[in-house]
Amino acid sequence: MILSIYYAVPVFSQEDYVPSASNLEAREWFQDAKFGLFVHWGVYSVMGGGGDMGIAEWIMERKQIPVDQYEKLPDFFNPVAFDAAEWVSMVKEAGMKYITITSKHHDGFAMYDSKISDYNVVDQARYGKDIIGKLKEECDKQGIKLFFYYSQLDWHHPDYYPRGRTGNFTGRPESGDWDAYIDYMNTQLTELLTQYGDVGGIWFDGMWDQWDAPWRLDETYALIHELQPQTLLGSNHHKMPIPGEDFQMFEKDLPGQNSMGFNQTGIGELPLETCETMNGSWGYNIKDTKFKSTEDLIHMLVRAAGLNSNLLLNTGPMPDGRIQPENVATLKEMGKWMKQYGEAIYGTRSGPTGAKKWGVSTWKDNKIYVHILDAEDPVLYVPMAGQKVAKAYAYGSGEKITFKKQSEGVLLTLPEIPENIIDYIIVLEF
Ligand code: FHN
Repeated sequence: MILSIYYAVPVFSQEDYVPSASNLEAREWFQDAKFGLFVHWGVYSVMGGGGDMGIAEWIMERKQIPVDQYEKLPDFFNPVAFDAAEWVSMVKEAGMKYITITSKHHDGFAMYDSKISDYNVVDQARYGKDIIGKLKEECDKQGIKLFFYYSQLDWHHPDYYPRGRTGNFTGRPESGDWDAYIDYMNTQLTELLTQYGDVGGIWFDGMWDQWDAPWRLDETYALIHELQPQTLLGSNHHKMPIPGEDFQMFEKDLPGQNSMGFNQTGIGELPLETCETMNGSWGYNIKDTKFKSTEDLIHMLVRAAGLNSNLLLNTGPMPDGRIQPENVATLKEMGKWMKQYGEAIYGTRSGPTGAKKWGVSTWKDNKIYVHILDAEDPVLYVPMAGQKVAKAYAYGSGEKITFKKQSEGVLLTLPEIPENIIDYIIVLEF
């Protein structure tokens, strides 16, 4: 049952959006934080991808399951092993600073206690408890920020009409009131921003389903900034940021890259975030065991930092509420690395080298950290952007590194780098 209540706020054109002081502070925090956990969890996890690689949270669309059949899934969703405290401790141990969780994915099912529709985890899942509420409580306890993913695209709501590129096999009537859908979405966002205290951010997805639809973005963005001025608003529309947004995101590619075809866009001025899966799936896929190595994921995190971007690394929890053990193990290893090398990542901004095949550099206070991920030559030129190097040494061991001053930078003579080093870091102090 879907009710319709909508708490309208005055609409200000987002062209004139001036972020609040608390929002600017949150942007700094975000850029310092560098590393977060993305969680794709919903009733689709019960199907584990249905035996096909590459299908998980998209199973409703890809298998053309009509709404009235898909609606049976919540009754199978009973994650009795979900332990919010365990999840958040794992996140902390991984060295992550925030979690972004699907509050509603494209299937339209709310993983929180929504009042406007009973198509939610409390009212319809066998589990019957507020997943988001439990997670938020634990995040607050353990000092982790919680962001909400919210899909603007909806394969379940009858008023998501006219339809876009997807959601056309759901058996919904070929009619609907688009404005009623936008009101519904704004009400759900209001719920998310009033029921759970301070929210780290709203992570939109799905606008790409129909770019030219009348999304009433000014209204939605104004509502979010009004309800929680500090909350960071971003949208995975795969284009340059739209006025009113607070950060820019990239999917499965670092800023500036486009191997997936999603990121046909430039890099704007806002804080950046790249999201990536630990195997090939966002939601839980029982067959997808193509897990990326810890080394590859650390390299991605370091390269992201070198490009001024956060890494939002995804896990798709299992239907019983546990995180896939392979992911737990990798996150533990990443956390161990971050404990040792985090100084060269957290709180840094991109260094003067730009992204190179051999690696990247990061910068904090009077130090430049040169991250050598894939050494090629025994000497390495680092432009110094007007700074004079006083000392050069290997991070950790303190071993002196020989350097020669050049007109605009320094030439480093690299020592023999042992094979098993994930990231050989040279510190340049000035
Ligand atoms: O369709 C979604 C997908 O399921 C997943 O949520 C990713 C995460 O970035 N975003 C969409 C595709 O762009």
